[in-house]
Amino acid sequence: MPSELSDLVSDTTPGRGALRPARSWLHSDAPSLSLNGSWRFRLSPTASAAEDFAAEDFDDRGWDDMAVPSHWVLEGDGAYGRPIYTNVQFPFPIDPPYVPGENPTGDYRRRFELPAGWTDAERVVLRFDGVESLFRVWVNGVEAGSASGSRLAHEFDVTPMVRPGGNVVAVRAHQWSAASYVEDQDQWWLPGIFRDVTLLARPVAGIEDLWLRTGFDSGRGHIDPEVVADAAAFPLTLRIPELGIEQVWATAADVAPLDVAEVAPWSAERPRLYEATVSNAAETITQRVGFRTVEIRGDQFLVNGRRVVFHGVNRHETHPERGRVFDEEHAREDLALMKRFNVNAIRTSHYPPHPRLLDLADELGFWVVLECDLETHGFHKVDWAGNPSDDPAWREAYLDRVRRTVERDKNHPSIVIWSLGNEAGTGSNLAAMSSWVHARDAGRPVHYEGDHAGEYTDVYSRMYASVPETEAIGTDDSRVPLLNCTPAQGARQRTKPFLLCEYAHAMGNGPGAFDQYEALVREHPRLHGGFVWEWRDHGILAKAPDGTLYYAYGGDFGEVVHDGNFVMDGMVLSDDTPTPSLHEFKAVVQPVTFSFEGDKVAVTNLRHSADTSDLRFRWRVEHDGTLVESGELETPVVAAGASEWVPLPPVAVAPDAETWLTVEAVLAAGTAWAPEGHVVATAQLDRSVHRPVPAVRIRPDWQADTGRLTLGVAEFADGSLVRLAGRAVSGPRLELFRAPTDNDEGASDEVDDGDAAVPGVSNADLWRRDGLHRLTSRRVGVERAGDALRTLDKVSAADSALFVMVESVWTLDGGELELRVEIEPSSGWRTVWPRVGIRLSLPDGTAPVDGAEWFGLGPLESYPDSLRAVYTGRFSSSVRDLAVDYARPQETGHRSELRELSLTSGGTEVLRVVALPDTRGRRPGFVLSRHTPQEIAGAGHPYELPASGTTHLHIDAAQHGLGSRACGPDVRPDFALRPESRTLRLRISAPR
Ligand code: IPT
Repeated sequence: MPSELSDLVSDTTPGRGALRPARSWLHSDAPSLSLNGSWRFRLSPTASAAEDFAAEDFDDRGWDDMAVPSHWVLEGDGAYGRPIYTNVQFPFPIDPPYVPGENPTGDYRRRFELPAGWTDAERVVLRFDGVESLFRVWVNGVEAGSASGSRLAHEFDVTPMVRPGGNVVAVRAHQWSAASYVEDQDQWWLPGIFRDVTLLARPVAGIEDLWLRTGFDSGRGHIDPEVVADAAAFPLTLRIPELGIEQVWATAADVAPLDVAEVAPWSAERPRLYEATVSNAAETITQRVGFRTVEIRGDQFLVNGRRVVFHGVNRHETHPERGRVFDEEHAREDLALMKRFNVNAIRTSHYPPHPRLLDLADELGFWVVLECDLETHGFHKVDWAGNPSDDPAWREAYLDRVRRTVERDKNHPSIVIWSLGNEAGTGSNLAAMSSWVHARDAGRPVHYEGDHAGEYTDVYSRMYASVPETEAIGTDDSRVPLLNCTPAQGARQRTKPFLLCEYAHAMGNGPGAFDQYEALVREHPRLHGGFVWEWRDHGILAKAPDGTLYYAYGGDFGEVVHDGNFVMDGMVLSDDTPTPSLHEFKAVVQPVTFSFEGDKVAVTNLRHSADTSDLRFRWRVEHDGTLVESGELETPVVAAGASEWVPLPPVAVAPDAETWLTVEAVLAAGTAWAPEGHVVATAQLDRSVHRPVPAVRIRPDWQADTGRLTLGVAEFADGSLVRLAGRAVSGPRLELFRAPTDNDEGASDEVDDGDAAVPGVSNADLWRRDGLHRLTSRRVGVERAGDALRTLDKVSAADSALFVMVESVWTLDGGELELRVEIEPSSGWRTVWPRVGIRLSLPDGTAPVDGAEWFGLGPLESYPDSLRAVYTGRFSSSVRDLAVDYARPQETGHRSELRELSLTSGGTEVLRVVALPDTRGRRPGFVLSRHTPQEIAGAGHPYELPASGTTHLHIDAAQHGLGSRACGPDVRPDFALRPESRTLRLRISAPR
């Protein structure tokens, strides 16, 4: 016989006793008491520990202290269990609605004093803003109820249970419950009371709920209010002092829409808010209203009549020490960082964030897709058999979740779309959620990606569609079928606005191709942009055995099933550092673009509605990266959607150096998220005079030779380089391997059309199969001709007949040493190559190479399909800072289009390399690193990298692109490195 307990943890309904309907999270002046702080805590291994702890007089002196809000697995250094990371997999048997007997259960207790005067309250309400996953609550030993819906607010009426003076509140939270089946988001499983607990004194004649719906049309605002209050609460007054509004509602029947003349609209770009109050003698609710109208017209998604393009990110709540516990200062800084990087939209993947986040979004300006707390992805494993989304037993739970979602946050102007959840298959319960939202809020469309055929949602949404597929969606070519759609369903989807709710999987080094998606969005108005997966890494700060701090991912806590570092897929590292991908994103989506023509530049404003009056424009000219002139570019104010031609300043062109003109749009004044002068958009124009590349001198007089030889700064023994500029060196050797990126390791089946990648097999596996990481070489010949040396090597791997011939020619010409390397692959190579180039290793000796100065693309790393954030200039960096600390070590640090490189030691130049372009004008890149690709590939975390006594210089004739195949399409064929012959030409000299 099932006991009452197993009934509760396997209950598919949302719990008993919480107040319904849910209501807005309001800013009220009614008294409240935070119950955050230290609670008494006990962890039990099963759900069945005695319930006597709820009694008022229970002796909890033997218990521990636990912070509220927190997750118990992140407290006490492992004393209360460890976090678990899974993406799709359930970390428990698929046996819905049951969960294992091993069900960590946290019992919490605390005392509180009911403030004097609260006995006058009409109701005392206990609010939980987030408890994972199922919890029960008692006050003074009397059960108030139970609830699930971890990232949703639940309120309990505790009036009959509280009394003046001391009171005891007790909470029991189970890590696993039936609700866990519908909370299978790709993130850490983190149980506990992780958001605020608040006691609210609801006044007699108070305002229970308030919704100030707003609209905006042709310069005029509109307010459509809804008030939930007893008759005794009236009269109520709505005041918006800035708009001169003071509207008295004598009775509930008077609460009616009103028009507002002359109001500024709210947009993500100009988030204009007006402070409103609704009050009576008992209570004042304060709310900031923003005027905007959301609408779908045909296949266009419009706010205030204008098309919106989402340059968005998926945002999880995650922090390396606090987990999903909200920290307002950190969140504000995070959102400010988004603004500085031209992010204009947030999808709250995959649950409502802390309610304050939406206040910040209103204030700083973001288009928000607010998502319900729902995901049942683990049922994918069983072909969605038993998926709650189509099972009537779960209907009430689904509806409860979406009601709590919409009701809590309905007042926020930033929210422009409601999303039902993520990866929950499809079914009638989702359709029911959608119907409920449509009935409740006619002012915002409904999104759910899993509704592939478009049966119950208003926008067409996909994740990780490739570039060609996205293009097919943007056009009316119904010959191209859409995913899981009949032609007729596809035609229906093409009548709707399209967005990519996830794209460009930003795991590790990558993604590539931001710019290709953006180009499509500019071309096809149906495409409304999308949301990068994802904003930040979810690393958890942990200590390695040797005491080194690091960011842990799946498997680092000994989980039985886990998904490794798939949780480290953000554009921001766990320690808040923006990765190069975020810079790339910023550059690609910049809201102002420049196109040069002759002596003028067209400045185009791609914003939704804001003009450019907040921007200043400036220019600078550099000769070989050295600043020669700069100034302001007098630019008229450009309206949204418009372009203006602006004359360029006369540019002094250098005869014997490259001349580059850079223009920038910068903030004319500081904002809440960036200082004055912050760069919003950039472009460069090459004004260099063409200079021919010195021809290769072909020598006819080669003769076999060995022995010692010195050519300029290079010393050879038996044809092998041994010293350069007086330093011991080894190499150069051919390098075809890079430490696989997460995208290289990805085997996503969504391989782009025309790409020869093998479905289901990662490129990294193919490279390892071919032995690219363990190449060996055989010297075929050494020859001399005057001041020149030539070697020929055959490079190949064990158990492989594939090979590459490498001819290296060292010549001293007019005192200048040149190395020319001809790289010639055998027939039969089938895969892409990660890189093709040479490696020169420089042991530390007495002056370790620890820095670089270069003229080329920088300052950040770049790869063929991620080249938009970098520009031509002169840069310097320590070797350390050339690398990005990806959570799992992998290829990093490649600087493209190198012209000139100085290696430095303690700030002093020790070696100089000038790179000549090949006959097609292609320039090599470089990587300077303390580790070889082979060493990097062997480390799972940065602390596992071996100690190094050598700096390695890679000169890459080419690198393979990055792509997005960790979850999505591979490198587009145009950026893939197919085996091919390549030439490197380097002029090497000692410091001048
Ligand atoms: C997609 C999920 O929606 C998201 O939560 C995350 O897991 C992402 O993948 C990968 O990091 S679902 C995937 C099957 C496309």
